[in-house]
Amino acid sequence: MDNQKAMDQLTLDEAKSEIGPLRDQLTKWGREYYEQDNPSVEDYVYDRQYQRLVQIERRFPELITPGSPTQRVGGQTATQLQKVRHDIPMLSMGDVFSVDELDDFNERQQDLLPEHKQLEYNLELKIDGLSLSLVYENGRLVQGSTRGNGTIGEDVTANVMTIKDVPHKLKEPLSIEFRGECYMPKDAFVKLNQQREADGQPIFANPRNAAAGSLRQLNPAVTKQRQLATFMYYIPEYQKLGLKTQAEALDKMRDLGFNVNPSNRVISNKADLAQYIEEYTEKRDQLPYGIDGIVEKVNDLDTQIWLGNTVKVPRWEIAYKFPPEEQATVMHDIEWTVGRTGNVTPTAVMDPVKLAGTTVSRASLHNPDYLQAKDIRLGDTVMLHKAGDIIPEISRVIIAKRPADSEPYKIPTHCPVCGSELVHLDGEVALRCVNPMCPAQIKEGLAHFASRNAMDIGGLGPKIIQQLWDKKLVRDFADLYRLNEDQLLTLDKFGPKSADNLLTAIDNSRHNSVERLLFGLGIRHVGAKVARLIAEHFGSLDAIMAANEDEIAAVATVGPTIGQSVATYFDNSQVKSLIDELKAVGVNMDYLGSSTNNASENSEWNGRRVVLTGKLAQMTRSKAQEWLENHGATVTGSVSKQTDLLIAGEKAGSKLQKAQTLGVPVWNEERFRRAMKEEQ
Ligand code: 1X8
Repeated sequence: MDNQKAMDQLTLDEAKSEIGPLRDQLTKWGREYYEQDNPSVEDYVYDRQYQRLVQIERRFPELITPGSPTQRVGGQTATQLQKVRHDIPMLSMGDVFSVDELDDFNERQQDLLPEHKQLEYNLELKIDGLSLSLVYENGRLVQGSTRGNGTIGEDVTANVMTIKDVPHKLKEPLSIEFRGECYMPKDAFVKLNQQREADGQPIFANPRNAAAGSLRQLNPAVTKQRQLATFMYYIPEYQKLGLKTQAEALDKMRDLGFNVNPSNRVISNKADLAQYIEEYTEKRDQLPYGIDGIVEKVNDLDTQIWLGNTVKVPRWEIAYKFPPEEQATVMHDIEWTVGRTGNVTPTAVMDPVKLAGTTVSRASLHNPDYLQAKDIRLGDTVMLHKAGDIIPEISRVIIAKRPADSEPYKIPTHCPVCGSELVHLDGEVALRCVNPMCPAQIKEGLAHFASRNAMDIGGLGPKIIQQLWDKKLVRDFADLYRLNEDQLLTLDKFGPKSADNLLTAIDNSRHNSVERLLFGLGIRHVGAKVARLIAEHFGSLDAIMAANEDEIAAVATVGPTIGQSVATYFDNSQVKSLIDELKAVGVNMDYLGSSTNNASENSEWNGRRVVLTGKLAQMTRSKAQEWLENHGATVTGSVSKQTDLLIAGEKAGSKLQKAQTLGVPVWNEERFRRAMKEEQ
């Protein structure tokens, strides 16, 4: 498909042999997209091939079949969610892939109007999410639904109720429908996938799939955890509110309490259109949410009605899709890394290429299934893109460039670190090393034990752990508490001062409240919050160890998976003797309550390392810093691997670049203000 013949040279016979596989491929991709929320290719790959099919069918209409993907209006719905009828259909949009095509579209649009006056357009960002309809009665939210096939959607009311920025009650008692986009912010997407990878679950390919999978859920509690957000952009029955333009409609929605994207701009000439496109092509990497293009809408609402719709799409709006940011490179190695939970993950190592502002040479291949599904082989030329604009990912292999002698990649059967046999646990795609004595796991486990939300032993990072391991000074958590100054002085670049600092940090951690220990042990499914709930409920590690899985599961929001995981973990003689040793070296085993329970201790921000850069529009940097510090965050001046978050205002420069290179999450001011509100 990468060497398609120019359309004007295509013969009927060639078209016939090309069109069958093309239809099949698009049908398969369509099913993955619409029914499984799990597309295997990027949108632009789909779009490009879809356009090819459209062109072939246009040139040879005799080849059109009723089953062709071009003959259907949208995806079929395939979930157990209740169905909802959209009285006013939720149409998708046409799209163009260049400014020239956009100019052509606008000229054709002009020609449909009675008088040839320059149209005014409202330009908006095209959010990488899924369409959402919200119905209000007397100002109260009564129904949320997805688009489905445009006429029949899915009822996701209970799920929508859990989205923080969706108002349950409007500022006016209106009975009317609103439409917009539901999306997952980039940072939430990255965290979700990290968690899923650690838990051995399949990851989401991009924020849009993650949003769809999170919204089209039978369990609202899952949706609630997923940090979805919305941008509302359309009022189908605008007449009811006496609105005249799209820009007014957006303002009205803002006033009513909706989240509305702040980037819309009204323009009335080509130069301003080109300028907006250029501006956001550049800014897109810095936005805290994914966008895949620009939506151009005729601003005057009555003119929109006048223009109406074709069978499938409106004539008054069009999407300009950004050109794909992809690069070809050669993958010459696959590295396998063992994580704390024994999860063994492959990483592609490639010749370095520049991609969306950074140099990329590595990309996660997630798990063996992923690797095999894509059939990526050593020596393959691959196309790289950034999922959700952030994470380097291999989109596909250029088969035409595959070396003649290449062979399917052989998945390792043994742990690259300890050599023990790898296994697939029940229902997991992940490959695991289940040897509890595997050095890689133990070292990762030590790093987790020492981490900030666990025992908080400052200065005990991976490099020092590696040395302590190599010198056989530490083999388990308890060994940390037996270290002395003489031993530490044998480490690289360690003087009396650094040795003393580390010993003090270790000593201080003896007095932590027990939830830190419970989290630090690295029990599957036990995050910092769950550890706190369990510790608070039982009061001591002895009581937790004495509890059975049902008793643990009964703690608020904990549930059976965690209950079983905790009970199984402690029902192990090695674990029991580890706990005895920790007791012997003086580690506290009791819940010490909330002695430090001030605003910051409970805050999401507590302990986060934040950097501020660029100009903030609605507050000064020092105000922002004061707020962050009051909520327990540490504000530092430069971006490093330790930075948890960069808040970037206008004209952010090198710090933003660095954050992107290091994979540090980046928020804009708006996202930060939203988080400030959520804290209240
Ligand atoms: C889809 C989207 C629209 C807008 C933003 N993001 C989208 N994904 C917008 O209008 N600002 S409109 C739309 C559609 O399918 N009609």
